Amino acid sequence: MFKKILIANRGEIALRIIRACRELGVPTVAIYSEADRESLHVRFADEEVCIGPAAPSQSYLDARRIIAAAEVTGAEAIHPGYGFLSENAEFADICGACGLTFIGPTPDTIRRMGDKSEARRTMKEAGVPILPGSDGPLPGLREAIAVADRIGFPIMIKASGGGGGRGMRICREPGDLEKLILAAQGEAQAAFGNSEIYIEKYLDRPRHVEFQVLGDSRGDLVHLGERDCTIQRRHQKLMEESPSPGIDEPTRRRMGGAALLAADAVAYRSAGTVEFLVGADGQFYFMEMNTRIQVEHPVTEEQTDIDLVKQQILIASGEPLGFTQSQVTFSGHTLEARINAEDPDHDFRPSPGRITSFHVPGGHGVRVDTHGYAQYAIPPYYDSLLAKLIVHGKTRDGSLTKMRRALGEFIVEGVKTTIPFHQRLLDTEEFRSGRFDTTFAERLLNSRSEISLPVSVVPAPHAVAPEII
Ligand code: MV4
Repeated sequence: MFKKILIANRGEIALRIIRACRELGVPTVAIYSEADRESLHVRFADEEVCIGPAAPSQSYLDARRIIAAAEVTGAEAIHPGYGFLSENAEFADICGACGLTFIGPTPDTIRRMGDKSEARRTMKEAGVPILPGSDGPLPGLREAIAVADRIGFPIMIKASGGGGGRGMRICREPGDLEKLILAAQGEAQAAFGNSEIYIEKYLDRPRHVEFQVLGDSRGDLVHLGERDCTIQRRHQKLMEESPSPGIDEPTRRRMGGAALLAADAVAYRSAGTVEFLVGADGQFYFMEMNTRIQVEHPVTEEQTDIDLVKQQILIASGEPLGFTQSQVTFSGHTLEARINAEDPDHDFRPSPGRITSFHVPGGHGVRVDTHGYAQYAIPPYYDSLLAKLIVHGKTRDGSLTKMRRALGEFIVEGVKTTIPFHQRLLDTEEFRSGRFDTTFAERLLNSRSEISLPVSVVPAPHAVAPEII
């Protein structure tokens, strides 16, 4: 096992990684920016190194400063968390060149899955279902017209360097194709330094269902079931759950098999996620593969009782998976609500600042992953995720009840949060019945009436902070 691990991240995920290290008996090094001096990850790590100013480009994204911090502290491995450098193949390469273990997949896997057009081609060759579209990147307009003629409209134009919803265009008719391709290419060049684009048939109102996989350095692979992440706003996930209420058991089995095929095609090592689009007819298609630990990983941990971050560390240190696919079991139902420091009444605008009161819910089946505390000042420079409220029940109805109860206990004062959004979501018939698609959260936010609120549902009272004398 590693003698010391450096955590190249901040916020709740840095705390989550420190917890896994502590249980494994591995000492930790926190890195932090000048804006994060008062952060809990700095307090909870065994050692800490200030690596620069608040701007991510001069701290959490600066590979040279991070490698220097690892060298001066004698860390042997780096856990990148999510975001920042977690899917940066060059950073993974640099770690290797400096004799440090990057806790994640190989640089080659990161690179191959980071190129979304190559990922699509790789999955097609492996026999993973994909939507009709181009084979690899499109060299020019002529080829784009030929593909569009073959598959028919509407189509989606996507950037090879994009992902997560960035650099996409829907094209509904041939007359718009040229202008939309040029716009997509220009935007992709500016955003990713790569103008390459590809085309897929557009799937209207899909669900987003992703499978967690784990692979070790011997080449053994398991999947740990799915997470339904259909409740999103502008490509930001808000609520996740497992099992997905949108797929039946045969589909679940076929998707699990496809996820393993996808992971095997790139000899996947570490924790990864295979994302699928699911149509109203139950057909599913590969969308992207994420080569990092994800924000929503606790959903899978609650379902399977497997500690994903510990598994990442054990796998990176050369340990084989200690179990096979048939030993993976799933229990009950898990819901996760992302509590962001954002104002849902004002377009989810970030709401940084000092938290004046903070009380987290508890009780049976309730987990809160957060770096928040009373008097903590949320800096304005980073992601606004403040907490993840995860509830586990025997059934979906059981976790819906528990989630409503727990949200009612959550007190955050001094900043706005997404808690009211979640309370509203939980009161809709669409969410409660499990019949929703990727347009639902935005339609809910744009409507005051058209989406039904069941009269039978008694809203939970909202907790009020006690006066502190
Ligand atoms: C699509 C699609 C429909 N058809 N591709 C959005 C994120 C990125 N990973 C791919 N995305 C989509 N790709 C085809 N061919 C619809 C989306 C999409 C979406 C997907 C998952 C969850 C929410 C979404 C919201 C809008 C669009």
